Amino acid sequence: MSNKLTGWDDTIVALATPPGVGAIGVIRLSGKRAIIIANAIFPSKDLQDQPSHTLHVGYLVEGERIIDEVVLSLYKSPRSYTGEDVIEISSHGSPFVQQDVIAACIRQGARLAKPGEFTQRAFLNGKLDLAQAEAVADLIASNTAASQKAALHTIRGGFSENLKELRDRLLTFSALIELELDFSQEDVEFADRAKFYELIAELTSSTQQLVNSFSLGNVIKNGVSVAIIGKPNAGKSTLLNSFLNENRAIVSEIPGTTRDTIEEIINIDGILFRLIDTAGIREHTADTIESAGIERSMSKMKQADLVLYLFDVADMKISDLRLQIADFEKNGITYLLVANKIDAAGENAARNKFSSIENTIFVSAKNHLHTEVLKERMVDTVLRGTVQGDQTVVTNARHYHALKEVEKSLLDIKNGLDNKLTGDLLALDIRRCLHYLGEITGEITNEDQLDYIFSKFCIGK
Ligand SMILES: Nc1nc2c(ncn2[C@@H]2O[C@H](COP(=O)(O)OP(=O)(O)OP(=O)(O)O)[C@@H](O)[C@H]2O)c(=O)[nH]1
Ligand SMILES: [Mg+2]
Repeated sequence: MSNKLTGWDDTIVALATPPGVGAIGVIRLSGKRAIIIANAIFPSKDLQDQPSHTLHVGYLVEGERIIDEVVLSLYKSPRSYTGEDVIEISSHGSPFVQQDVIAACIRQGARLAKPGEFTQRAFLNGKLDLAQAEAVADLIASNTAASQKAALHTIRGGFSENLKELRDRLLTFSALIELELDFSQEDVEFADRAKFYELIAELTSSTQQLVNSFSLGNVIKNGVSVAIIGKPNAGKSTLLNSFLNENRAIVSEIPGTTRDTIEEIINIDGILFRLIDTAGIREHTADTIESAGIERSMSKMKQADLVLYLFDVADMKISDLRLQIADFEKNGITYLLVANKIDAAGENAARNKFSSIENTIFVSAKNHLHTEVLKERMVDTVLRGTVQGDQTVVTNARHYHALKEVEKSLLDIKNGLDNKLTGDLLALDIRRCLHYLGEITGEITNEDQLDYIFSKFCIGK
């Protein structure tokens, strides 16, 4: 990696804690002159003489003027987050004091850091690869146990380890193929083609696993949209309220109560569900507001990741329910059937009536009966068919697209083998595959792309 990036030699400074009043504020300084700059405003001792990973209490001053009493943490290159000399100044948490400290550092020659610049330096100094660096931003943005876990797995190198293995195995073979090219006059094959087939099949399957994990990754990062759909008065708003444990939506015995859609977020087992309560759907209504609401319900239903089809056990006819199911199936909609108001009809009677319909969940939204079962089924439906446990979950769209390219080039290599392509042509596809693997971890990259990726970070990280 070239270290000739713009501003690379500068020593950078930024507030690392959120702006605003707090108990303390941490100002971070990183670069070749970090210790010199800190020394100029921290007269208690010469930090150059102090060992790395030590804390120092004292006054920050500018000439005769005292700025604050602070704690300085000293990290000497290369044993720091960025790999450079790093000083973290814990000051009192007043925005005025923090700005005063930053201004003093700037007057000593530091410049304000750009968003993500500390992490960018960590990447450029080989402290983290690009996938790990991006996961740092994901960890900061994480808002559920699942997103925290996925980000940490990548930061700790789990994903990079998968990619390195793919790359190393492909490299061995590519070396053999390239060797053949040197001996092309003599018609030898160093690379055993049968073994190569095997390898490509294995690599394809590992790549596909990573590609497939993205649907779960997306769910973890962005949540799942759930549309609650059903006829007027089925109890949709009651169900939403029961999930939220509050009276968010108006409930009444008058059909057509909900006119517009209502969205609320809940966290079940570490997954965010965006619940959408909709206007009840009926065939004919003269009310224009209600029909606009119904139209909106239909479009929410089509956009949703999951549909909860709620019905009143007393009202619903088996034949109508079957038509509804056929409609979902035809449109490729992921749905759960939820039979409501079992308290009124009696649970056994309800179960008997719908015994011919598989996978129905029987609840009473009003009495919170079996709503936990429904929640479990919602989670199961989302996680169905996806990798779990400690495996890598790809959550980043950039990684996903690169992996799709890896998958494509592996297919090209396989087709090349099928068609008995010569080594030089195979080598091209192999290099393309290596290129995309390298893009994910940042072995192959350019300055614009890096700037773009790190500009999404917050300042001070
Ligand atoms: N007995 C019983 N009544 C329920 C249950 N769930 C809802 N209800 C009642 O059914 C009526 C309609 O409930 P809502 O939640 O407003 O129904 P909705 O599906 O949102 O209706 P619209 O917004 O008009 O489409 C209200 O009187 C609720 O109290 C239940 O589990 N048991
Ligand atoms: Mg309603």
